[in-house]
Amino acid sequence: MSPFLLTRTLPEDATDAALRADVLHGLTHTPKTLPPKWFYDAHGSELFEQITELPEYYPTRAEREILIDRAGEIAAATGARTLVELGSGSSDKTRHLLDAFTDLALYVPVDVSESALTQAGHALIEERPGLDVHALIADFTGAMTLPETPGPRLLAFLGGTIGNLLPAERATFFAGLRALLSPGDALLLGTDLVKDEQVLVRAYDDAAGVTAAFNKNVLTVVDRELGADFDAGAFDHVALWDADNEWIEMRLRSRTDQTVKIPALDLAVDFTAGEELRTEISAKFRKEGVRSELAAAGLELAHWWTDREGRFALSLSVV
Ligand code: AVJ
Repeated sequence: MSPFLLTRTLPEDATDAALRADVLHGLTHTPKTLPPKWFYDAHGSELFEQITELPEYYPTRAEREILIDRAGEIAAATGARTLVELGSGSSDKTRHLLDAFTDLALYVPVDVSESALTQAGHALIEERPGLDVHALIADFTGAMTLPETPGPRLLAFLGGTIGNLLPAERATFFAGLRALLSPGDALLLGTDLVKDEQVLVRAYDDAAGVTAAFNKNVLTVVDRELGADFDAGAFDHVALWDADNEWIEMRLRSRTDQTVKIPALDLAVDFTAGEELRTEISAKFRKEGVRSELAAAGLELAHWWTDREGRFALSLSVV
C-alpha cells in the first residue's frame, strides 16, 4: 500500500450541493452571510498561507511557539499512535508534533481543500519514511466518521479554527468530537485568546491587504462555481471586534447599490450601498470559557499552555 492515501468522505457533488445551499440560504437572509469554509479553494488556501506570515497575524507564530515548547509533553501525556488533524491545511505546524511522537504510525489530515491535502501529504511522506498518511477530504463541521486506526488517537484541532463556529455550533461540534474518542484518546485544541482590540483588528486587516484579498476570494469562488457575476472590486473588506460576543467579524461591504446574478441558483441578489455581507466570525477565548465548553461536552481540561506573551492557548483533554 502506498503510504499516502486520499479519501473523499463525501461524494464529489456533495461539495457543490453544500455550496449551493449555503449561498442560497446566506444571500437570501438578512443580514447576508456566507460560511468561511468557502474561502479555501487553491488560491484562498495560498492566501491564507501568506496571512500566516504577516507581521500583524500573530496566531500562527504563537501557536507554533507553544507546539515547539510543549510537543514533548503532549506526546508523553497522550502516547498517541494516530494523529488526526482537523482543518490540517498545509500541515506546517504539525511537523513539530510529528517529531515528538515516537510511536506514531499514522497521520490523518482532514480538510476541505484537496489541493492543500495533496501537497502536504506528499511532502510529509517524503520527509518521513515510515509514516503512513491517510488524508480525508471532509467537512468537519458536519457529521464526521473516522477510519479505524491504531490507538490511542490524538485528535488535533489547531489554529483557532474553532473560533469560526458560533457558540451553539461549537457545543454540537465538541459533543461530536467527544463521540469520536475512545478511552485513552485525547483532544488537542488551539484557541486564540481575548486581547487588546487594536492587536486583534490589525490581525484581520493587515497593511498589505492580504486579508482583504482572502476575504474577497470567496466572491471569486461563487463566481467560478455558480456562474455568478460578483465584482470583488465593488466590495470593501471590513474587520471589526464585537466586544459583547468577543469575536472578530469579517464582512464585505457593498460600495454601491448593485444586483448580483447567480445563474446556477436562478437568483438575483440586491445589495444596497453600504450593506454588509458577513463572511467569518473568529471568536477569541478565555481559559474558563474553554474549560466550560469542553466540560459541557464531557471533556475535562487537563493541560492549558500559552505562548510566552499569552496570546494563544493549546488545551489538552484526555478521555
Ligand atoms: C484559519 C480560521 C484560524 O480565524 O484567524 C485569517 C482564518 N481569517 N484571517 C482565523 C482567517 C482571516 C483563521 N482561521
